Formats: sequence, C-alpha cells, structure tokens
Amino acid sequence: MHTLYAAQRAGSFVVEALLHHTGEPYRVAEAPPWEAGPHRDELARVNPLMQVPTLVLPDGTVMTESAAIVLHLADCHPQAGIVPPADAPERAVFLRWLLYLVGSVYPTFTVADDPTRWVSGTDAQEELVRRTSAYRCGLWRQVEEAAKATPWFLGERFSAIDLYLAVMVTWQPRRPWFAEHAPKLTAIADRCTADPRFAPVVARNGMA
Ligand SMILES: N[C@@H](CCC(=O)N[C@@H](CS)C(=O)NCC(=O)O)C(=O)O
Repeated sequence: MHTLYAAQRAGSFVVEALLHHTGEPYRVAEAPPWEAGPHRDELARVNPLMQVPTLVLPDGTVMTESAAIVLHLADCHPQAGIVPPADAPERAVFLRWLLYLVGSVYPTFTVADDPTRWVSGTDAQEELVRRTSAYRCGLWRQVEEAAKATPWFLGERFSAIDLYLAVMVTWQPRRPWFAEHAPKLTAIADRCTADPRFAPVVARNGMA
C-alpha cells in the first residue's frame, strides 16, 4: 500500500489521479502544509521540505518531487499511457514541458505563496509577489503557445501533463485569467476533470 501525503487541489492531485488510474493500492493522508495540525509533524518526518505530494512506497521508500513520482509510476505501468514511451514522437515534447511545469512554473508558487520566507518588509513582499505573479503569467503564455489541445496537450496522446494542467489552472492567476489568456489550457483542464477515469479523485479534491 502506498501512502500519499496530499492536499486538496494541490500538486498531489496529479499523483492521486495516477495511483487511481493505474490501480495501485494507496491511502491518502490529507496533510495541507499551510494548515496547523498534527499532520504537519507527520509530513515533516517523511519530507523535511514539508511539501505535497510526498509518496511513501510499499517498501517504505519516500518519494518527493511530482515529476519523479510520475516517471516512477509510468515505469511501473508502461501500458497506462502516463508518459509517451521512449520511441514515441511526443516523448521529447513531453519531457520538456513536464520539467518546465515543475522546474519553472511550480517554483513561482514556492516564492509567491509565502514571500515572508524570502524578504522582509511589507512593501518588498508585495513587490516580490507582484513580480513573481507577472513572471508566471509569461510562463503560462508559453505553455499555451506550445499546447496542441487536440484534444490533449500533446495532441492525440493523453499524458500526465494534462493532469498537471487540470489542477494548475485552479491556482493563481485562477480560472478567469486562463479562460481569457489560455483557452487551450482551459479546454484541456476541463476535459481532464470531466474524464470518468479520474472522477473519484476529481471529486475528492473538490474539483468537480
Ligand atoms: N517540486 C515539488 C513542488 C511541490 C510543492 O511546491 N507543493 C506545494 C503544494 S501544491 C506545497 O507543498 N507547498 C508548501 C510549501 O512549499 O511550503 C513537486 O513537483 O512536487
């Protein structure tokens, strides 16, 4: 049995959806790092970064970093269609944009969600949030440009990127911004959240 430390509508949604999709046995430990409670001590014990998703494998191995978990689950379930196989034409594009989402877009939240970690003084903190948010919008415009959305990010082939988009369009700058500036990403996210394969996980995350 896997244990997934998760928070509703967080990046853990991607891992939860893939565990469900692949049929892996798992339990969810709801552990929103930004809320007080005993779950914070438990999360800190397995992941000193205090981030979700954190996945404890059946043998006790701890995995953090959503992209690493995605690639691990794809290795375990090559038929599940999570990641294009090595000889697929979409493989290079998939790897580029998977790493872009987790390596470029995701860290803007690490910075802007709690600016008190990085600078002191209200003015500096507001400025940091403002600039980081503007930078993030530029990143999303590039993702929008790269999206095929016919019907998925990569085109005909579904992949884990579609699950990232499903949850990330619910984050800042929020759905109305995406609807206006990123219609392809919005369409992919809507398609993904309406996909019956992920329905229970979409519902548990309050994304229905
Ligand atoms: N690089 C990590 C980022 C994980 C992450 O930032 N998760 C957010 C929730 S969506 C979190 O736990 N934030 C709390 C914090 O960073 O203190 C990944 O891809 O899994």
